[in-house]
Amino acid sequence: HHDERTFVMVKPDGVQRGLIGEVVSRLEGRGLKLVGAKFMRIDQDLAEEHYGEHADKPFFEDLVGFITAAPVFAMVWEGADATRQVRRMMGATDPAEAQPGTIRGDLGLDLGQNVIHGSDHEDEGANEREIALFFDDEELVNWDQSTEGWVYE
Ligand code: DAT
Ligand code: MG
Repeated sequence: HHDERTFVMVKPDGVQRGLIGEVVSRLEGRGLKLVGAKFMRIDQDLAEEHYGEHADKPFFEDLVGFITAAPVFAMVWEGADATRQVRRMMGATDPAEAQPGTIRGDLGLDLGQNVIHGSDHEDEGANEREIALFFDDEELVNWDQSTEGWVYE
């Protein structure tokens, strides 16, 4: 099964710093397939819903303020074990602890501004929930990528 989908976004800090292309490039290079993307501003309601699991945390208000402060680049990527593989590529939540070679470990220094969001693979169904929160079905593109036979055996 190469058709697992996951939700990914370049956060406001990554957009402001011109890192959209870098993030997309890494995911493309890995062999994942892009099936949806939009450049958008997250409003207060969407931010509170997206980060609802953190509503009780002391950093919630700052987190919602940060994610609504500038545009984001929201995406859906497809591939084998996509949710977990993207998380591995992202690295640890705190860029100061993320391994070099990971997106956060290479491109960030501060916990609050960690460049990228990816659905949590340990939270069953988080990928599908987040995709549905950000994208309508007709915004996702089903297509055959001609390189597939060179990515998967
Ligand atoms: P992740 O983004 O790796 O899934 P998370 O879901 O635990 O991490 O938290 C969501 C975001 O909230 C995270 O990317 C950065 C911020 N955050 C997490 N823990 C924090 C903390 N202790 N203090 C400040 N911000 C935090
Ligand atoms: Mg999370």
